[in-house]
Amino acid sequence: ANNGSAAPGIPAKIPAIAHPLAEEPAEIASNINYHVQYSPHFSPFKFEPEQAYYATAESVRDRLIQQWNETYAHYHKTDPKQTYYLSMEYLQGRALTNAIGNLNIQDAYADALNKLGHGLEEIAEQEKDAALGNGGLGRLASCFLDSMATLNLPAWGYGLRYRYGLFKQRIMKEGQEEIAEDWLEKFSPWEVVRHDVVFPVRFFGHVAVSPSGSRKWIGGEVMQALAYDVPIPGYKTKNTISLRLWEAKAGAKDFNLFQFNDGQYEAAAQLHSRAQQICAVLYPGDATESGKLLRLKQQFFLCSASLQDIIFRFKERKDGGSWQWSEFPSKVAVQLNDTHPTLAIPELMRLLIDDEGLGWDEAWDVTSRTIAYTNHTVLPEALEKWSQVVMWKLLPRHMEIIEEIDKRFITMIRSSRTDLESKIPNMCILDNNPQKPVVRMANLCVVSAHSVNGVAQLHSDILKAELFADYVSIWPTKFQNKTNGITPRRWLRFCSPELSNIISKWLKTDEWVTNLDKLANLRKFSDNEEFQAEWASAKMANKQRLAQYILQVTGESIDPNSLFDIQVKRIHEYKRQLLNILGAIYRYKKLKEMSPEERKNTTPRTIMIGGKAFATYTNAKRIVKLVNDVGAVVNTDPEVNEYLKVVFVPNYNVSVAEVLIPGSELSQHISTAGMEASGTSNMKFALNGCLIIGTLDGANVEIREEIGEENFFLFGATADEVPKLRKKREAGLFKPDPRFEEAMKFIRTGAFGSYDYNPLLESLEGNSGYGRGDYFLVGHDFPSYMDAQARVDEAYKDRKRWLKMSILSTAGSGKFSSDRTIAQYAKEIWNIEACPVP
Ligand code: T68
Repeated sequence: ANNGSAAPGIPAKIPAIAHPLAEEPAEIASNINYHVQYSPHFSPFKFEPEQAYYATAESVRDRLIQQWNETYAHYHKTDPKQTYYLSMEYLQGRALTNAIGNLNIQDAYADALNKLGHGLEEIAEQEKDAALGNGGLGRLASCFLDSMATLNLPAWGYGLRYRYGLFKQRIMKEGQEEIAEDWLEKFSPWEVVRHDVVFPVRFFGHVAVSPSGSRKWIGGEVMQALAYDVPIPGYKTKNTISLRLWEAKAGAKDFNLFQFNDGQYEAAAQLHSRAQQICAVLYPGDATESGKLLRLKQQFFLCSASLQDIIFRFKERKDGGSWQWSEFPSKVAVQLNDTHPTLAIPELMRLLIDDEGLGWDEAWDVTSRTIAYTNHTVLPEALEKWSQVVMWKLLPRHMEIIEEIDKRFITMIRSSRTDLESKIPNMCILDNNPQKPVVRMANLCVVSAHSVNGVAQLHSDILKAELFADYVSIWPTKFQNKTNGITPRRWLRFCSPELSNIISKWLKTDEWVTNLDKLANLRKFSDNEEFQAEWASAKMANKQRLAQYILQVTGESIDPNSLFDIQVKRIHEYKRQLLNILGAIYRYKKLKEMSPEERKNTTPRTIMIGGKAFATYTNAKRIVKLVNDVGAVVNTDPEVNEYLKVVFVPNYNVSVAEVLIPGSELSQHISTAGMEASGTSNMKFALNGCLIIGTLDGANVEIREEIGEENFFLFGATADEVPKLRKKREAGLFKPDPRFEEAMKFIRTGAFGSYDYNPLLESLEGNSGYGRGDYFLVGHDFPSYMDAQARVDEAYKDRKRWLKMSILSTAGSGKFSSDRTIAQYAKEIWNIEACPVP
């Protein structure tokens, strides 16, 4: 047998292949070796970390496939109601550590790799992040999949297999540069192509009417949707579910051999290249006009392929016998992750009416009982509206259906809710403004779905009181809250083994990993000196690892004894990274003015800011540039260096977060109140014993309730004050704080270089106007932000107090497990139950 004598570089010969579910490290090593030799992607004589990663991943995949087959065989046999999560985005990050951890085989794999001359951690770092999403919305979808699998829920995720996911960010002299990231460049060991799962998806064409009056969508171009399945293992359970990603393809019959032979190579393969475009790139969140048609095609492609698959499975489970369509909603729940997959509504109607022969009322009943919608934003510019002209061209039959839905909705109001007549122009689906007629996707969702939910209590309250207020009296029970959550596996158990082990040791159980409320039992140790000391040493180890990482990616050395203060998220004016950096600038200026003696009394800080700016969002890019410029000056100023560093962390993504969050002590969640629907990194930081400085926005409100207001550094206007403050400012009644003016002036002196920051600074000045008037209230909140920062500095000086607050942050984070969120969706929206594989 393989005796483990393989040196890195040359794998041992393997006379016998161990069973793929081997437990012993020697047998696992044999399986890894098997893949080196018999699943060749590289020369079998190479066994460097990269080859070791792929072979290890394939050996883990064997186990996942085994569990996965058992899971779906079990679901097929028991035929439970299933949930289908439709999302244009998933931010899966790396899979290896997560899979090995969920399968609970980390020790055996670490041993096996040691025998082969490699370390598990070093191997895991070879993996590229699967970054098929922009930010919070995509990461939420991935956390949900982990929880659905862990809770043994019969569920599927559906998405698109983008070739280029989120861009890679490089920081150059001029600021951010975007680079295409090809995560499939070599191949992904975590996907299985399903050549047996293919569905046609049509675009364009026209509606044909038969003599009997039935309608059918024909013509146009038809592409094939091909399934790639990614196995999603639950934590310490057999249940392994599927993330099904669609890829667009054209067939051999679409290849014009005649044209090709005639030398017209491009024309010959026109549909092939059009198909390739569909899944070529992930769309950035705040997209511009250009390429809107392609985005719409992507959305429809996801919806159509997924629904055909869902219907196929529904029929298949009836053994080809007879099914009642009225039973469909008791077998199928479809959750729309924002409005991006809204076309599932008219597409399901079309499939039921045109293909299955149902009448309108029956199809409508089935559709609305099946579909539920989650809203993730109240920002008007982020509410999707599609041009009616474009929609008629691309999806003519769907537009007929949407018109009919709208017509019936308006008729209902006119006949039974005359009190709402005047609201019809706001509530209806089609906005027929002759300048630019559009379809309002959120309205289509609210009218059609049986459930509409927000993602934190405050956000859901705002939906009911403002955005969707007019609908509430028609359907008082339709609107719900489902406060977001995060998976405690990736975001504590695996990213911080040090802290996890201490928690399990003191709780005398690791039950908290699947029952996060158990963390509350840490409260009783929050004053215990021995516990505090262990806690501090785990945090210190994580800070050192983070410092190592920062050194490696930026060349900047940071002091692990300083307060690690982090803000990482997409760069957006409403998230107010500008407030953070203005605060840092003010701090720098004050430090410069102090005597060396005075400086010694301050709390040393390392401020880290990271995040990507959408490529054409100019102000966001200016913010990235400013942070980098401030860092360049502050970090090379020997006078203040011991007391302040400002570091921009490049290319923030899921695996960078896994290093930053465990090493954080203070994190900033400082959006203008009412604008951040929930936020989810706030939950990850708190879970890792990091204190929060924040506004009363999104899930901050609930986090503060759970961990105690004395453990939260609160500042800023509240959501209900914001509109009044904007009005006041418009009336010229705002007087900026001198500290704010000082910071602004300091930038204007050219202290941070010659780049033109005026457009950015002007956005914070004046009383109104586009790009002026400080819409996000940075100036208003600045003084209370600085006061809160002063409280942070004081608190940090008292080690015992800080440690206690840190412990209480973790102890109070139980509510924010995505297991809790998903259990609530399952019970209160989907009506599905656990179906554990025996
Ligand atoms: C985020 N939304 C919310 N959108 O901003 C955040 N948008 O408060 C919340 O915690 C999170 O969703 C989860 O609920 C997004 O991330 C997008 O990324 C996006 C993408 C495409 C189009 C519009």
